Amino acid sequence: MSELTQSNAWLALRKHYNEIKHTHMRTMFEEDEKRFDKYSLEMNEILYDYSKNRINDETVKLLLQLADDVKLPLRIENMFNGEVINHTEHRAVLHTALRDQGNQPLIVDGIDIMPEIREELARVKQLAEKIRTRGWRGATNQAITDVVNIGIGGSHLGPLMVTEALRPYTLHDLNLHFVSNVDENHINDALEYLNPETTLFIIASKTFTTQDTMVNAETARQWCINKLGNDEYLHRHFVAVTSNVPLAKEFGIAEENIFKMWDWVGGRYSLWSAIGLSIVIAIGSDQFDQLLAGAYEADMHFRQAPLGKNIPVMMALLGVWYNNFFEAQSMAVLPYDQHLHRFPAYLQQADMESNGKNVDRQGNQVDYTTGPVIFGEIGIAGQHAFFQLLHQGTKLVPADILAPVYSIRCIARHHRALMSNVFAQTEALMRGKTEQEAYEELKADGLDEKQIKQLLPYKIFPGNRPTSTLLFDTLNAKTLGSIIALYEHKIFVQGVIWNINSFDQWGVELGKQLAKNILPELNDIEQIDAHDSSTNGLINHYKRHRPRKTG
Ligand code: G6Q
Repeated sequence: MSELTQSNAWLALRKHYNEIKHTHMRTMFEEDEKRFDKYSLEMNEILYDYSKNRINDETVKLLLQLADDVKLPLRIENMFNGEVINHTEHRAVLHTALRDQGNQPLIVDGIDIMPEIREELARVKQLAEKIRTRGWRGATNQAITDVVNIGIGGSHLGPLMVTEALRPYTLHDLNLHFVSNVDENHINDALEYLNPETTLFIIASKTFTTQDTMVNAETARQWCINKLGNDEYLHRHFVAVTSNVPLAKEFGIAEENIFKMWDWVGGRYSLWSAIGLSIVIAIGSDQFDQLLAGAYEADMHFRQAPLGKNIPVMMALLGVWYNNFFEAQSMAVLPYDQHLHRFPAYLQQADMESNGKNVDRQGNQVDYTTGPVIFGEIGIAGQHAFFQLLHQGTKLVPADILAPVYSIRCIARHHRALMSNVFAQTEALMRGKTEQEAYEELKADGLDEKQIKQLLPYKIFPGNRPTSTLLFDTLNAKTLGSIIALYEHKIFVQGVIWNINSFDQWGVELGKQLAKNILPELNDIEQIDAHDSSTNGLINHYKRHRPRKTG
């Protein structure tokens, strides 16, 4: 039995769960008029309402006790201070340093890393502004009109999500493209309409060895050489972001066009680093500073607010409550702002890659469940698709709803319609519809008793489905920075409670290793028998049926 599941707080939570598990949130709201005031928090321009959750004062008290038992405040400080908390990779975890607006030194391995961070950020901004002001010229002295970020996972999802989210703040005559999939269709779809003379490629790869990225980078390079006639001016069309400078140089990228990453920044936490180059190109230095400032504010809130008033802490504790006591297997992320349409995909990586672990920090198999399956979609789109399961399915799916109080374009008719859905959904998921209410509704619709009897069971909604709502003033760089950082910290807190390392990703490494082993087997037409019968069968079928062409 693990220390966690034997801890006093955990045992008390289990007992409390048995007492509360059938209590309906309708009753909780009826019995406590102050529920919203008690269970909502504000941080700058963000309101976090967690009152529509299956909790009462006792739940909150015990969850906070759990956070205290695992010494959460100390663990938070350890992260911010650069302790080697990623113990399986022997690394500090310092994405927070990248947005640190203070003036204190931060020592890692005896060196203050802050000057280097600022220097690299200045280089990134300098390049970005040169491109934005048409000062960067390609092989034929033309200005850059298109930038292609080639990267995958952490070197892709963050920049893509942020540039989509901040679309209204981007330059309209500079097009940004993202290529991640090694499937040639991805890069070909991008290259098809591009002119190499006005295109700049960013090869974004911390390791500079990731197969998908390197294959795409090579294709981009060949495309440029073919179109430009030689490789003389390639340095004007390729820049890199990596911690592997020698490999980037070997690829042919000029040293002054290589932007540095450090091993203490995990891929999925790296959009604040030079990996965010595409973001700076899209929104400009001032807006990028706002993004960093928003994250920094969330960092300060996380570091300073008492646990019970701490948004990421409460988000995390609620997740633990559903995951480990209600045994919820998943969690939905439902942004209602169209520009956040890549946020669920981004969060899926951030959360599942961080907390999808089954071994604790001491190397033991855990005897409790860890990270949930994260899925999501733009809320409105989800309503017309999978919300059915949220309302009437057999599974409990806690959901986070994110929505702006006003939209930058502010067409009131649209925005009111949007928000009416936000409020209606959270209310309906909480309240449900009783048999009596359903009966009265059908009766009012003019159905006779026989028809009502037939239809009634299908018209009942159990409700008691938890949602937490993040209502932010508007989606701008600062708010977005804060939201992302809040979720990063939520993930961290859950990792601390589950006693796992949220900052390694051996499952991702496995994929990289396996593909490397099989790749040589695909070079010829020889049938193979080195694997299990299924893998052999699939590979041999592929070899027999693929068109006989090389390349
Ligand atoms: C993120 C993961 C992973 C990584 C990609 C790309 O935390 O480590 O998603 O970002 O595999 O790796 P490179 O940046 O090294 O190409």
